[in-house]
Amino acid sequence: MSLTRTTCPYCGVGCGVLAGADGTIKGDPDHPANYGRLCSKGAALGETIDLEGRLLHPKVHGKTADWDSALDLVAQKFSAAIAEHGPDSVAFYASGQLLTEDYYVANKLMKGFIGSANIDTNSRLCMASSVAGHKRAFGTDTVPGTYEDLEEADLIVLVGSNLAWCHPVLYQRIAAAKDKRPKMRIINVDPRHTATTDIADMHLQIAPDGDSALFNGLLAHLVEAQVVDEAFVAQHVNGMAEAVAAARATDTADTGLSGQDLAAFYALWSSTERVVTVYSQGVNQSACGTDKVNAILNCHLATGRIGKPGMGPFSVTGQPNAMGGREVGGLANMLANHLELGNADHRDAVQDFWESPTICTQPGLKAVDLFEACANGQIKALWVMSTNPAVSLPDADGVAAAIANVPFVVTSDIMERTDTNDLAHVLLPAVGWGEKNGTVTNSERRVSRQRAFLPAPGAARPDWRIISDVAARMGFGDAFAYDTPADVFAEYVALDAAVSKFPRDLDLSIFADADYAALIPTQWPRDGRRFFADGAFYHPDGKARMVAVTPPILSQPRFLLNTGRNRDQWHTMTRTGKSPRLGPHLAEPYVEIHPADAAALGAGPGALLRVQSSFGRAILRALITPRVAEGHLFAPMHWTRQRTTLGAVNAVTAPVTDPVSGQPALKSTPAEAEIFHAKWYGYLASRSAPQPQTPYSAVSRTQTGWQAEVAGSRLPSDWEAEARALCGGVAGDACLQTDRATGTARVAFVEDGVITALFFAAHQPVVLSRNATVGLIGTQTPPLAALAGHAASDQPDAGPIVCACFNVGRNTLLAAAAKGANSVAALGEVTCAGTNCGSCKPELTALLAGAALPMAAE
Ligand SMILES: Nc1nc2c(c(=O)[nH]1)N[C@H]1C(S)=C(S)[C@@H](COP(=O)(O)OP(=O)(O)OC[C@H]3O[C@@H](n4cnc5c(=O)[nH]c(N)nc54)[C@H](O)[C@@H]3O)O[C@H]1N2
Ligand SMILES: Nc1nc2c(c(=O)[nH]1)N[C@H]1C(S)=C(S)[C@@H](COP(=O)(O)OP(=O)(O)OC[C@H]3O[C@@H](n4cnc5c(=O)[nH]c(N)nc54)[C@H](O)[C@@H]3O)O[C@H]1N2
Ligand code: SF4
Ligand SMILES: [Mo]
Repeated sequence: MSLTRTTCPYCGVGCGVLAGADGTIKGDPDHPANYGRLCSKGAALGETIDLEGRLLHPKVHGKTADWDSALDLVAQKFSAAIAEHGPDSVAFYASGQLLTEDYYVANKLMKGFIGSANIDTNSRLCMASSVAGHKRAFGTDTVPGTYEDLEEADLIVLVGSNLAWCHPVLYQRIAAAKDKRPKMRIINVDPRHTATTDIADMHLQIAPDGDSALFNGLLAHLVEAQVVDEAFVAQHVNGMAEAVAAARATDTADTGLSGQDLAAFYALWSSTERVVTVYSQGVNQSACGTDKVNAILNCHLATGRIGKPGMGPFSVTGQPNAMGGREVGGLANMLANHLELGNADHRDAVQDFWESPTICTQPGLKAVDLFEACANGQIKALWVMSTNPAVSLPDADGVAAAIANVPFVVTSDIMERTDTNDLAHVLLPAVGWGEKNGTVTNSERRVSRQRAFLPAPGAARPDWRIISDVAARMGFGDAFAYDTPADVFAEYVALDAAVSKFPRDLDLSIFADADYAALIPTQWPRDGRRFFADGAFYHPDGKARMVAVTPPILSQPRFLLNTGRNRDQWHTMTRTGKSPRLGPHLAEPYVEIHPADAAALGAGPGALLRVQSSFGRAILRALITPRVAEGHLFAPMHWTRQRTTLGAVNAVTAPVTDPVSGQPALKSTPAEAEIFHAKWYGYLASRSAPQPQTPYSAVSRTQTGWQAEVAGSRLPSDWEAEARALCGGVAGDACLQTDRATGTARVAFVEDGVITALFFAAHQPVVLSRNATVGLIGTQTPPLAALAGHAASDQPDAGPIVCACFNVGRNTLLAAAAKGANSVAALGEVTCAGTNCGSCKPELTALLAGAALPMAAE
């Protein structure tokens, strides 16, 4: 089987993958991001490339249509809206998961041909505060770090980053470097204890949004301790005095940390020259995210610890092409190629190069405002590409209503059913990962190729082509006459050359003569060239700026809802949700709550909580754990209305944004929580897809089909009928056991002697081994034995899955540990756990330490 060299479509680490049409997936040993490693999501890519659920043909008003009529309609509706209401009456909402070529074409159409800057992207929810902070400090949106810096650092400070789960291969590289060089120190700044905390020498369990106070405190200390690089600052940095004055005025009690912890942090940071500060959504997704970014950058600028090996600030990007999107200028307040929308010379140069009839002069609507404009009727035609805003934006129910209010909505997606697609008038089928060609840029500015190794399914087309086809139908055919993504890339590189007279960091000259087909992963401006090592920044005077940061005044609501990610799922699960091996690790929407808070609410293990704000509500399984502080809740963002009844947490989050970047504060919504008293709780495993309508439900894939957690407010009169309906109308004979005294009901469905579905219900959350139950589907186990709810005697119950690659459960691991496998390596030898992608190693460590594993109800 010949393998194609391509790049993982998930996180911003940008790992090289060798992939085959038969589903073979291997880490690319030659890719400088991963040198052969992959995490659990990358390793399971082969399970996500089937065509189940794919959108294979255009759809217009719910009916299959041919491309010509769909594209004609899109072009006509956009043109009509522009003619009647002006260019700002239309909008694109794009994504850091588009390839650079797709993104470039979308941006060109909106800004140069439609003449509006109403193109914003999900990067507004992700990287906008970093972009704004970089521009304030450096004059450009430059990420100066490289992955090697992480290995060469003596101190790594991870601020608001769950690297172990969200950038697993970078985490593994750091873990390996620390193994080799045990004197390397790691500090984790996060209001909760995460899988990442387990590798840290110091966990600063900071008050939410206490980061500005922390780094202001550090800056004041650096001055006090005379660690400031006076010469560097004098020559290359402005704004030091104001920044230090603001830092000195800061009350570090707002960090929520003890004086001892603060002193230890300051001492380590100031005494370690080689320090990298990695930051992610705990910094960006905040009402003061841009200030947090600058508070961090201030400390690196004051000490000159930037742009040199093993040191510097490092904002790690989330999506595979978050960085590429920034490069092509795909945000509403950017132009193209790191040029400024507000600069008339820049605009003229781009318009000349594009030979375009117009160019936008004003910034467009930022994501949250864009959907507000949908709600209030300003937007008449909206095109959503490669993102699922009805789930991923704050106030998601409000956003869904806003989308429903737009007279004409188009989506381009690879899947047919998503919460956003369900609101669209036209669905355009895009080719997905494995079928498409183009480039992505990772967190360290390395451009890699995605290459197709599968044919385009059905009528699906590449995004750049879909956009170009609509552009042509709007009358702009000449400017969008691309035949291949290589044509688009060549134009993008040529634009860069055409505007090279403007001082910018972006420099794509290394790609000028590149052989697109054979392009190897390449960093811009040139491999090995470091930004800022020479003290040259991009403000007009060539200097950097320190920004005076005043930390916010923090309030203490009853609960503060924090949100984020799980190890084995990607965003709204349209792809990872297909993988049986990724399903079982944290299989339902949950909310972490401190034991004291759970006790105060009267919530025991497996209880359901209704979490609500003034925007909306969610019903989530309580995961009672001291990993979150008292008064805090944490819920993952992954569950949608497709897979749950009320598991989408963004129904609760507030559309509050950072005033500089427009990025929503997705990490801290004041919320209420109370027990959701269900009349009954159920669990089912089934061959066919479950279709629960109950107030609580969560559906996921398993090795043998599907499973669902359910809970109802009314006791059904006919358990067999209820179970049959919940199990997706499963056929076959039913074997029913009920017990009125305990309120339990158990149903097994059997066809031709084979178990097709099992259903268990009780007055209390159902206690039984999910993994063992799933294993009974498709077997000839006698129904009564299956209903006993225990693992078959020849198959010991593995317990909840910890290692997704080898399907190793907690019970298996505990048994191995009891027999003497008392290190992660030994567990690996005995059970194989952790020996493939290694993503579960932090959990293996926690398990050996006897700590509670972060598992939902079992
Ligand atoms: N498995 C997986 N990996 C992913 C993704 C995925 O969906 N699944 N998505 C990718 C994308 S697009 C992104 S953007 C990245 C995100 O990667 P991360 O930013 O690492 O992930 P999150 O879980 O969103 O948030 C990180 C942490 O911020 C903490 N936090 C909350 N509030 C604060 C605060 O005020 N201060 C500090 N210091 N910390 C705080 C949270 O408790 C959380 O642990 O992950 C990427 N990688
Ligand atoms: N509460 C809360 N909310 C959050 C966050 C958080 O931490 N907390 N994080 C935010 C962040 S950082 C991000 S990045 C967003 C992510 O949120 P989204 O971007 O909304 O989530 P995805 O599920 O990645 O959506 C991608 C969509 O594109 C489709 N798709 C996949 N490949 C292709 C392709 O090649 N072409 C096309 N046209 N479509 C494709 C997928 O099927 C899917 O529907 O969520 C944000 N929302
Ligand atoms: S760390 Fe995992 S998700 Fe991220 S690029 Fe690498 S394999 Fe893909
Ligand atoms: Mo993101």
